[in-house]
Amino acid sequence: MTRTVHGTCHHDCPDSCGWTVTVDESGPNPVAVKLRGNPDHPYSYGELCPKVNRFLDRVSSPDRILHPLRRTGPKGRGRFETISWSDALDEIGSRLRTVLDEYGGNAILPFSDAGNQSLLATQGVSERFFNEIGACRLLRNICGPTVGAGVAMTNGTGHGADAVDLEHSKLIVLWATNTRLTNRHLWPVIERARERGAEVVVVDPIRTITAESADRFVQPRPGTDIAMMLAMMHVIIRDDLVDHEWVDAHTTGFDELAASVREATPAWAADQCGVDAEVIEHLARDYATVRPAAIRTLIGAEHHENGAMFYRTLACLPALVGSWRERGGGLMRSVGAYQDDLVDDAALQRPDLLNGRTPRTFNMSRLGEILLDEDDPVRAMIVWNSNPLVIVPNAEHARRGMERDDLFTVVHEQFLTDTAHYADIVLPATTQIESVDVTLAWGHLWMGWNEPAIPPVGESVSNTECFRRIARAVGLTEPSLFDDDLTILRQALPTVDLDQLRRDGWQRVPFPDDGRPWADGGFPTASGKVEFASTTLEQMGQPRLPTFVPPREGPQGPDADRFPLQLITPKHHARFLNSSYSQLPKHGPAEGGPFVELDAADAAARGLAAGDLARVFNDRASLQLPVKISGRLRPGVASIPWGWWREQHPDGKVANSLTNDTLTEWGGGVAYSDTLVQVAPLDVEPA
Ligand SMILES: Nc1nc2c(c(=O)[nH]1)N[C@H]1C(S)=C(S)[C@@H](COP(=O)(O)OP(=O)(O)OC[C@H]3O[C@@H](n4cnc5c(=O)[nH]c(N)nc54)[C@H](O)[C@@H]3O)O[C@H]1N2
Ligand SMILES: Nc1nc2c(c(=O)[nH]1)N[C@H]1C(S)=C(S)[C@@H](COP(=O)(O)OP(=O)(O)OC[C@H]3O[C@@H](n4cnc5c(=O)[nH]c(N)nc54)[C@H](O)[C@@H]3O)O[C@H]1N2
Ligand code: SF4
Ligand SMILES: [Mo]
Repeated sequence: MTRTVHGTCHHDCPDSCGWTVTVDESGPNPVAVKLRGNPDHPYSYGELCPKVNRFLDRVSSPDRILHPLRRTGPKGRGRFETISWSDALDEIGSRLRTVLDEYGGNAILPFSDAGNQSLLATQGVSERFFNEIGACRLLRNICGPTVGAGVAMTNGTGHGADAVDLEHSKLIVLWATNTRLTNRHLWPVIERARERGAEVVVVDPIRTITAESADRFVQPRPGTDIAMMLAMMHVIIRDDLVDHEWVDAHTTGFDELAASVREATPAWAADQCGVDAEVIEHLARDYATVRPAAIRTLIGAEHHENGAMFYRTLACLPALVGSWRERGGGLMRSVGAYQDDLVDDAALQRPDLLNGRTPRTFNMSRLGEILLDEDDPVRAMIVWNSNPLVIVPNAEHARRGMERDDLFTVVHEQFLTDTAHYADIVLPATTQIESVDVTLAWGHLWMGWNEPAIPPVGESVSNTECFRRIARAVGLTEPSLFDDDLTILRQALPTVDLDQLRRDGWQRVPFPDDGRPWADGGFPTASGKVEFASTTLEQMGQPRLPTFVPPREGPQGPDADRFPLQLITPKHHARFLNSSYSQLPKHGPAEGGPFVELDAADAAARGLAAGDLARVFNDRASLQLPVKISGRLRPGVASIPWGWWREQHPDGKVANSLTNDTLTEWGGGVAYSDTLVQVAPLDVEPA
C-alpha cells in the first residue's frame, strides 16, 4: 500500500523544486520508496538534479546520525558514544545553565546558515530561544546580503526583476553566475529565449559550463569587473546611448557619474581587468541598444573586498539605458525579498524577548577570530544547518577555535561532518521529508509547502523540536518557545492561507503582473530615484560614486610577489550542494576528488604536470592537491572547487583553509575570493 506526499526541496539553492515522495505503508513503519520531481511544479516541472535525485540514499544512509552522541576522544578525532536524549539534554541543560549564570547570554554563540533554508528550519524556535537567553547575534552574511546591500545602495531595495522573464530578453548577460550548475532550472528559460533570437553573454573569470554554452564569453581577472562596468558606462555616455528620458525622470547624480567615468576608458579598464578594450566597447554598445537586455546575477562576485561596490555599480547599468522599462530587462538577482515581504519577522523571531538587552554581534565569516578572542570569550556554541569548518574562510583559524577544550559545543546534524567532529554533544537532525515546513524560494516567486512523508528516522528531531527540547533543558518557561510548528507558521505568515498552501503545494507571491517592477520608477531611496551618486554611502565614509578599488589581496597588492596566483574556490560539482553530499558514496567518488586547477602556462612555469601532487600555500595554510590543467582559467588564476570535507582531502585541510576572511568594504560580506596563493611541486618548501 503506497501513498504520495508533496514536498519542496530545502537546499540552499535558487530552484526550490517541488517533489513527490512515494511512501510504502504496508510494513510496521512507513518507508519512503521513491522521490521524484513533481511534474506540476510551476518552476521545476518535474526535474530535480544530480544531487537530489538520490535524496533517499541520504535519508537512509548508514552514516546518518540517528541518536544523540557524546564525544569520547579529543576534539576533532571523531570518537563518540551513543547516549539517550535525556542524558544529552541533562548535559546540555546544565552546561548552558552554568554559562548563563556565570557569564550571561553573551557567552553563547548561535551558528547556523541555510543548510535547510525553510522557514521553521532556519528561524523556527531558534531565534526566540537565543533572544530569550540574550545570546550573541550572528550576522549571517556569507551568502547574499552583500549583493542586496550593494544593489540597495543604488536602488534603495534589493527587489529586482524575475529571472523567468528572461524568456522575453534579447540580450542576456549572466554576470558572475554559473547558471547551468547552480540554477539549472533557469537554463531552459534561457534556451527558449535563445530560440527567439536572444544572445547569451557570460562574464566570469572561469570558463564554466555556462560559459561553454554561451554565445559570448568575457573573462576578467577576479575582482576587477567594476573597472569594466565603469568603462561600459563611459562608452554608453560617450556615444550618447543613454535613455535620457528615463534617466531624467527616475535617477539622480547623472552629471556626476558622467564626469567620473570620463577617464574610465575601455583602454584603462582593459589594463585593470585583462579584457580587450574592443570586447568592452562591443558589450557596452550591445547592452545599450539591444532591447530588452537583462543582467542576471546571483552571488558569485560578492566575495571580494569590493563585492558590495560591484553590485552597486552593476545596478547603475540598467538605469542608464532605461532597461527597467521592459519585461525581460533590468537586473535579475534573488527574488527572495518578495517572499520575505510576507513574513512577520517580529512574530516569528520575537526580538521583544531580549527585554532591552543588546546582544554582542559577530560576523559568521570570522569564526576563528570570534572563538579565539580571549578578552570576553564565547563559552558555548550551538551549531545547526551549517558545516562551518568547511564553509567559512580562514578555516584553520576557525578549527583552532573549535578545538578549545573549554568551549562547550552542541551540533545538530544529519551526518558526522568536520564540524560535528568538534562537538561535545551531537544531536540527530531530521531530513526534509521528515518534518513540516514552508520553503521560501529565492530563485523564483513560488512559496512551497513541505509535507512530511515519513516520521523522523531513528531519534532524529527537526530544528524546531531540537530547540524546544534545549529550551526546556535550560529551564526556560517562556510560552512561545514551546509553540508547535503550525502555530509558528501561522504567526510567521499571517496573510498566507496555509491550508490552501498545503492543499496546492505552492503559492505565487505578489509581483507586478507585467513583470516590470520599476518601469515607472518609485525607488525607495532617500531621493525616490536610482542614485548614481549616493549621499548615504558618502556618510558611511565610502565613495559617493561607483569606484574601482583593486583588492588588497590581489595582483596589485603587497603580497603578490610571494603569492602570485589568484585563487577562486567555486561551486563546481553537479552532485554537491555546498558542503553537503561529498561524503556520500554516489556523490563524492563520482566527482573524482579535490584538485587544484591551473592554466597550462602556470603549471609549466612551476614544472608541474597534470596529476602531479602539488603544494598550494599562503600564510594561512598549505594544502597538497593533485594538479589539473585546464583551458578554463586565465594565466595567474588558480581554482580549487569547493565542498569537499577534510577527510577527502589528502592532508586533512579544505579549500577554505587558504581563503581570506577580510570583510567586504561594506555590506558585511567576506572576501574569500580575494585570496592569493603560490603553487609548487611538493619538494619545494613554502617560503
Ligand atoms: N550544484 C550546485 N548548485 C548550487 C550550489 C552548489 O554548491 N552546487 N550552491 C547554491 C548556493 S548556496 C548558491 S549561493 C548559489 C550560487 O550561485 P552562483 O552565484 O551562480 O555560484 P558561485 O559559484 O558562488 O559563483 C558564480 C561564479 O562567480 C564567479 N566569480 C567569482 N569572482 C568573480 C568576479 O570577480 N567577477 C565575475 N564576473 N565572476 C566572479 C565564479 O568564477 C563562479 O563561476 O548556487 C546554489 N546552487
Ligand atoms: N570557499 C568557498 N566557501 C563558501 C562558498 C564557496 O563557493 N566557496 N559558498 C558560500 C555559500 S554561498 C554558502 S550558502 C555557504 C554554505 O554553507 P552551509 O549552509 O554551512 O553549507 P551546506 O552544505 O548547505 O549545509 C550545511 C549542513 O546543514 C545540514 N543540514 C541540512 N538540513 C538540515 C536540517 O534540517 N537541520 C539541521 N540541523 N541540519 C541540516 C547538512 O547536513 C549540512 O552538513 O558556504 C559559503 N562558503
Ligand atoms: S538542490 Fe536545487 S536543483 Fe536540486 S532539487 Fe533541490 S532545489 Fe532543485
Ligand atoms: Mo549560498
